[in-house]
Amino acid sequence: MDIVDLRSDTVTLPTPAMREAMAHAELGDDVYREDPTVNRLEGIAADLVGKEAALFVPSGTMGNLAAILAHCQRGDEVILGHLSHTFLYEAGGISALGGVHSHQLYNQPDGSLLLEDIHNAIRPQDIHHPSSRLLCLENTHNRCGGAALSLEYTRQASELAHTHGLSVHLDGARIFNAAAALEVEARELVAPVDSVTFCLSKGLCAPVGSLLCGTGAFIESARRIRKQLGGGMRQAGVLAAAGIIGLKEIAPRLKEDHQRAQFLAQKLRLIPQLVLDEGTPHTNMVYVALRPDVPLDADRLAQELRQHGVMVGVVGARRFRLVTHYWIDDVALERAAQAFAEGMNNLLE
Ligand code: TLP
Repeated sequence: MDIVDLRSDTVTLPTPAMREAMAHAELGDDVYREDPTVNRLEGIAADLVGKEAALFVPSGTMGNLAAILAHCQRGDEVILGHLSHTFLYEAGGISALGGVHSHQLYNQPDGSLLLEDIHNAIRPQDIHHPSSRLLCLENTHNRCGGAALSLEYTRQASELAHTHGLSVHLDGARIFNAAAALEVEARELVAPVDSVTFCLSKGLCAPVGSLLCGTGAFIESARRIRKQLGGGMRQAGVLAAAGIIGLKEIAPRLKEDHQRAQFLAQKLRLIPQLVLDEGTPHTNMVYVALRPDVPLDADRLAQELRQHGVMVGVVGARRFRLVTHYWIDDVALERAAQAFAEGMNNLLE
């Protein structure tokens, strides 16, 4: 049975064009900066987001970590959302490895942090306080329904941070989804921030890798940190070759995934035991929960869906995340919706 895997866009396999490009990539030692394919990818990436330079890193987690360690010294403080990926899902790396203190602000349902909260979180110079050094935003915001932060908001938050001497890092793991949803160029969307990480291995289908982008000096310092973290790769052009295809061929089609998420949401709305998050889907993620009176839990229903060949993300006792991507077509979505309806009936019989 073909599996319909909606757990994440990280499950995407490389396209045939990527496998072909990987097989024939021109290679060298990237620690010596001699891999022409990595150099090309870094050039394309920097250009796409309008920054001076880019660094190829093995993962989004390492991109965010290297960025935060490059912006902050030990004991400095980073302001971020309580639902941000860096706070929730990066194994506490910024404090474990960098001694960076986190100041979590309440994420609004649209993924933003209130400007007033940011303002109040910035600490005055005082020997008792850690130094407020960095603001981190996330776009699209994973745990906030995949919502895209607007350009206007990004500008306002960045201006506020800059006025008080803080830098701004954007976890733009899915920045091309945000750009597609808002119908702006990624480079416009990230123009207000000092650094940005984006991922090749999510909706862009590449097997591995993310890019950290910023000024030339910042990327030089992040390059050293990447080495310290063990992320200096050698013939990484085999991976970069797939990334280049992701940026050129897959990024321009992300809107299709968003349309498919709308289609899936419509289907799920017809199932009486389910309730969809307000406003979902914003991009390629559908967040849906079991209604309070349904005597089931998400794990049990997910197991049942698996019997129907459908895999979904369980993100709470009664809540699911379903992510559309390149390998999910309309037929797969029909199957997923049918599995929900039938699975529910089987369990409630
Ligand atoms: N997100 C994964 C899981 O870790 C939750 C997913 O399935 O969505 N920033 C954001 C906003 C992300 O969503 C992710 C991955 C990362 C960073 C980290 O990327 P990787 O997995 O490459 O380290």
